[in-house]
Amino acid sequence: MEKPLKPLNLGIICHPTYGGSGVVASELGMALADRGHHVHIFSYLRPFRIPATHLRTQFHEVEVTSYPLFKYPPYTSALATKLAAICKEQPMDLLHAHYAIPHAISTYLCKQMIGAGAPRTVTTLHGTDITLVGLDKSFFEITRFSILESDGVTAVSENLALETREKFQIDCPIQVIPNFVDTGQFKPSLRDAGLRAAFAPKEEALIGHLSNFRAVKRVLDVVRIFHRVVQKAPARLLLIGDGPEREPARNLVAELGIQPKVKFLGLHRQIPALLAQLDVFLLPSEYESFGLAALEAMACGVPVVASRTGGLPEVVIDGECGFLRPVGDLAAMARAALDLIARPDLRRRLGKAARQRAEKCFPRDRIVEIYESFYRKVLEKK
Ligand code: GMT
Repeated sequence: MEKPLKPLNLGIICHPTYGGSGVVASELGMALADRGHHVHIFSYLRPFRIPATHLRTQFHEVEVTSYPLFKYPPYTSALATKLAAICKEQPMDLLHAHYAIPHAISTYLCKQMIGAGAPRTVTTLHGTDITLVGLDKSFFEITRFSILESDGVTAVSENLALETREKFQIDCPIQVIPNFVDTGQFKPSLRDAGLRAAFAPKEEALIGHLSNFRAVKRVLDVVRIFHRVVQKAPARLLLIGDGPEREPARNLVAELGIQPKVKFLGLHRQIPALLAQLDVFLLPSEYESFGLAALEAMACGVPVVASRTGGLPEVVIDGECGFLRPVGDLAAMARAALDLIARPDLRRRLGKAARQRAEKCFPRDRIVEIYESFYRKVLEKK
């Protein structure tokens, strides 16, 4: 009989605020803890996706002492110090950094501080840590170094793995482990006529977008696409999330005179229930390494209209679960959305296929198992 595998002592390090990498790290941490592993979460704030009621995960707040000398409080050092302190108290098998900057260098420093018996380190690349922030000359060399020094590296899509190899001239193995969705939580059955009526009358289509409103998301394109749509068909737009582009988006909505048709919901906890009310999900980003929000909409049975960029074609199959159009092609994206609005049969068919794809290719439990075997492989490495 095979011996049961020993539960692992794991440290997960992530950004706690709204953004895909924090969501993936949090959901992964909770799922691993529910599978019996001892999971420690490290961040400067409790990640919003991990409720305090989730007792199986242990949260360690990283505090950075402020001092007048520090214009920029040294979070990277504070994180490394916290990691080493906890590892000394409760030896850890592995530290998993989500989003390379600055987490991967802190796990490296922790390993150096502990020396013999130090935990192994895994870095998961999420997107802008490679395609945007990591390329900045103030971060490039240290990002490359911290990736090369990780005991294991994963990327959330084939596209991101390729971008990493090309942009950082790295030839270490990068295992692609796609993001996942909890299809028991994000599901079409959350569609509810009463809730939907709060956002749009029955005869009007409900279009939605969810992001952290960074420039890379092209939220202004969302507004412009909707403006084209609403000239041809009755519709409403729900904008979920918050970030630097919120005010410019508000101004554009006012300039185009479509305020009565657009609702800014801001940061929200009930994401599955909101997504399930939509008829079309818009994600016209400049780049997405994966597009977790699109996957969450798909799991709710909502077809996606998105840019053909980065890892999005690995998630949304064009013509099967939605439509992919060139970045910035507002006319084509508006046409695709209008097509879905005008043809309920097409919308239903693509929505159903989207749900099936989320269940078949990105189910939480299977992807979490892939992470588990990856950890064991890294731990076995000499
Ligand atoms: O979109 C962002 O800038 C946030 C970023 C994050 O790390 O929070 O999102 C990235 O990671 C997500 C989870 O892996 C991916 O689904 C997003 O596509 C990716 N964003 C970009 O590549 C722009």
